Amino acid sequence: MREEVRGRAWDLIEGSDARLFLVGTPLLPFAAELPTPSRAILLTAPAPPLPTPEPGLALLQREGYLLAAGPAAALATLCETWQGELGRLARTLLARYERPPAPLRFADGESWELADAARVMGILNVTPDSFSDGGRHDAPSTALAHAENMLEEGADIIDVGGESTRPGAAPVAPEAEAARVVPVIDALRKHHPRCRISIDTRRAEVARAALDAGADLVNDVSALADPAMAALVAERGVPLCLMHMRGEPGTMQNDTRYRDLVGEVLDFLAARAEIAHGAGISSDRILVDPGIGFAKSAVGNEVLLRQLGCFRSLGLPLLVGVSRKSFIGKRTLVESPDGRLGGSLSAAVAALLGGARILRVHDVRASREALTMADALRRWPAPHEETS
Ligand code: HH2
Repeated sequence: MREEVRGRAWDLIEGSDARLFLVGTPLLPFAAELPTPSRAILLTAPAPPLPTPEPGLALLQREGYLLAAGPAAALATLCETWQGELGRLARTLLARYERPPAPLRFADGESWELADAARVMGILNVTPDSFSDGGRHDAPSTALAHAENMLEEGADIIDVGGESTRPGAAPVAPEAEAARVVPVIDALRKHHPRCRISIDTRRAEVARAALDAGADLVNDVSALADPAMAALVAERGVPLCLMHMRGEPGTMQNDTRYRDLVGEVLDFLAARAEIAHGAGISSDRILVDPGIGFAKSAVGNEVLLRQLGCFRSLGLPLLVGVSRKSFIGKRTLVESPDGRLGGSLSAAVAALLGGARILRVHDVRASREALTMADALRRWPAPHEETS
């Protein structure tokens, strides 16, 4: 059974065990009547009897499902009335949604507290063909200078990539990819022993070489497509970013249709996080990323950003990369990726307000300032700050 609610088709599996979703309230037909902030739970068959409504809670019951929305506290009280496995599941998901993710833990024991301040990941593409900065930093000396500049501007981590994954890009042989990134990571580690470095790769062979050279985090845009990746990451004890992508960069934009975009990306990330857990990678070492621009239409990217809050139900920190991407150019009518700063900052702030805790960006100084401001407003009024 399927039901359209404001453009999103929900799968309601009749007769199966209860499934429960937490959704952003703009999806709901009665969103305008709800207090903010609100949450929603969509519960499929077997639906429990309709409870006595809690104040502030909106309930919609149809044959086989129950949709409940309202402030988190009212939903929590509702969940208390549900017995057995259903109640347990509802309470676990609700708690996960409300709780900020645990700090991210690095192999050397340092933790990143992500609840209060978003982190900035500066992009360093050591490639001849990246969509925005291809060919600008492909000599180790210019790459190092660019990384140093980003560190000075406030980057918390430098993401080094040796293969463009822009739409239509051809794959690069792992040896060539490693030959591009290793000298840069080597130099960066030598000159800045304490800086955080991420390796942006889909291949375990490249990740291993990068970790040997001093990288601290693996950013895998294929989310463990290489069967050797999970074991490597587990063995090294480094954090891993799992990103959603469908198909290969060369052809991924040929089909950007989904039956249920948010639901499919959510299910994919949950499944890949399970594989990572199974390989021995603990939750405090996993980041998830909906993969903006990867096998998505321009509107699909906007839908994901608007509904980013749904991904909080995974209970893992969210990393998001919107910087200079083509959906921003389409919306703002700016052809050149370099000219998309305004749209990029706006999308990064929207992502932060939706729950993103690490933003992958080209323009570090401007992003740092925009995110610091947005974080301050998100937390306002801060308990320790004067309001007079
Ligand atoms: N986007 C790109 C590359 N890596 N990693 C994560 N986790 N999330 C992203 O959104 C993401 C990513 C593509 O951007 P860029 O590196 O600037 O371009 P190219 O792939 O052409 O090198």
